[in-house]
Amino acid sequence: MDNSGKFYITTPIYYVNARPHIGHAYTTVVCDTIARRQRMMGYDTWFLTGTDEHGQKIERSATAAGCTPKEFADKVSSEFRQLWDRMKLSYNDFIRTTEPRHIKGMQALFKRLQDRGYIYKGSYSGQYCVYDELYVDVTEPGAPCPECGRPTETIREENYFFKLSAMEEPLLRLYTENPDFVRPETRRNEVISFVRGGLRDLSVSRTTFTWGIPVPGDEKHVIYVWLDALANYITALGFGSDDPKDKAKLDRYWPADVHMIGKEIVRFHCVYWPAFLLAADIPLPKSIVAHGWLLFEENKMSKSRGNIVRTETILDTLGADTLRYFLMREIVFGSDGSFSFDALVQRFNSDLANGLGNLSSRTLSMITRYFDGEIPYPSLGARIPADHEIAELANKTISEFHAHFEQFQFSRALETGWGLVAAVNKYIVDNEPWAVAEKDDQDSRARLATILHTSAEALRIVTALVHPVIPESTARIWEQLGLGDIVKLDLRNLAWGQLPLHTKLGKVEAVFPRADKSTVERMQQMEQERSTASTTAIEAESTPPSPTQDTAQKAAVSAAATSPGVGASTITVDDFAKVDLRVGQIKVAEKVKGADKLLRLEVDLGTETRQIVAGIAKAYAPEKLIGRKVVIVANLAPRKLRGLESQGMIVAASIGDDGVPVLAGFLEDVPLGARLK
Ligand code: ME8
Repeated sequence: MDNSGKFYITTPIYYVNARPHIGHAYTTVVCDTIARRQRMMGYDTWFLTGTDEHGQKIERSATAAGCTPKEFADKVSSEFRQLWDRMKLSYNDFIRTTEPRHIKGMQALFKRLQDRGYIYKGSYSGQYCVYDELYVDVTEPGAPCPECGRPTETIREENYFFKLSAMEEPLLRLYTENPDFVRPETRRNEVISFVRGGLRDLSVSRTTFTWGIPVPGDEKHVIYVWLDALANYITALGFGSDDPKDKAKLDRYWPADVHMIGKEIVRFHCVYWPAFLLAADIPLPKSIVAHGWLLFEENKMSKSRGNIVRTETILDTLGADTLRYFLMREIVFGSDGSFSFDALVQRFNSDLANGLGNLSSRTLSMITRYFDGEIPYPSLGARIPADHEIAELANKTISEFHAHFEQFQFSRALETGWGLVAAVNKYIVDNEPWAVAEKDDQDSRARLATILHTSAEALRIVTALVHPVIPESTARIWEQLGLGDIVKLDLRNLAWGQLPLHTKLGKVEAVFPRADKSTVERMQQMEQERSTASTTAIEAESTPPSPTQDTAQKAAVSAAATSPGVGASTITVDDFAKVDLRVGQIKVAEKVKGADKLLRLEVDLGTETRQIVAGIAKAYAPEKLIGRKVVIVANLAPRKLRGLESQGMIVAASIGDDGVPVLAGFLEDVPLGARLK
């Protein structure tokens, strides 16, 4: 950490072509937790997040949705922001790359790189992956992207180039001299071997589309979206601004202490970003920390795979703290981790409701009942070794919790904290304060005071430590302890024995909602309803993936359009030809268990049978569909719905406000597998 007492942390800025899901929430929650703790440790903390709004991928998604890229970006960016606000994430600034402050700063950075001789004009001919917004080293037109496997597109254009090749040596020196620059070690090794493999100059402008920041002085070029995006970390602080207040902010917080990212964008952050900064003679961030992926049904959760879990479902049922606790406790930071509703509810019940919740409610309600709601005096004479053991364990927990947290070992830190919770819950059971309270003598009264004081003091310590992780519930426990506003607490001084005697407790009430088996079902049902909505064309607007899939969805959008206005923008014949629309016959149709809108279909295409999961159960009884000929999008990338792989999409009109689906069909007889053109 910085000895100037400041701390600057950033999340990636998220693409607006996909709506927020718990993968995005994961990174943002990790950063929020770190930022909250840093503030409590006395750091002047700046926490930045935002949205990445330019580039071909967004332009295409907007076209598919029948709106302008800016309208599209406004809508999705505000969804991110609303969600972060609903989760009460404590970001200090939210940057959008379409904001004037960013555009101005980005152009200033481009100019600076040009002036310093690191940008030159040349021409590029090769393959580009629109999904990753990445120039790739494959040669065949349409060859799959080495990163994501989607087909690449051929680009031939005059471009500005950045002299990345000149940065090979300085970058290798940087990684060697600053072992913490890329964390964890596995990522660092990956980066070093990538750079050792040789760096070629990087194309940093495009001319074949317009949705981007113009190159200053040569407006038919727009700046490469990754250069544009990475610059947010400095433009948000005021880079390129003439306002003295912005300059002061940049001086104060830059360089960043932590750029937190997912492991798939390590190359952009650990190779390109420091290369741009070195070339521009701007100080480098102190560390780039890459975490693993949140998996659902063993795949990376992502919109294009159709296996995302929406944050809202969890907020609506168990609340933000439960999600935060689960993400920080269950996922070993740095590794991939799985999400499941069962695991979420299990964690909630064992650790929050029965663990911390139980400790808090029984300690505080006994103090209310036996001591009129005032923290009692722990009589020295009434102490036994078990009381000292709790005090010692609490002090040890404080130092271990801090040590793990500083090393980004959040899960271990929480495990340590909950070791104390379990020990105190056991201490209460072993010492039976309710039985001691039955006796009227003075010694028993003193013993009761000591047991409850010890429990309350341990509760105070664990509450303070985990506040950055579960801010809402700990703030409530803190108030119930009669300690006021937890945000004002200085964590550096936390130690056993600081609970003020005779403090009057606040109103004691349960902090965690109840959860049982029906909670899992309720969450699955909510996800189902949300994901059914996305199996219709409505969400095609925000689906990123490959050009092929993107185009297929455009077609699906037009097919499902309820008004001529939707999808009114045009595509070329070549675009349309990429969509493989085929005639198939439904052989099997059945309801998907637990999903009242979904049907599982087996569709015969003449040469093969496909499984398709379609959101048409409300409009069609399964038995009526058997034998019916339908039109399917045959080259749509497979995705999972309710654990079932859907290998294509059925084409339907969407009628009325409720979007009732009506299947496309033919009056004449058509052979199976016939292509629609
Ligand atoms: O890459 N598990 O944006 P993006 C864990 N705009 N983290 C996940 C995740 C998952 N399943 N899915 C997403 C971009 N994330 C660029 C970044 S920064 C200058 C530009 C998180 O919308 C994780 O932090 O694809 C990942 O790196 C990021 O979202 C990718 O977000």
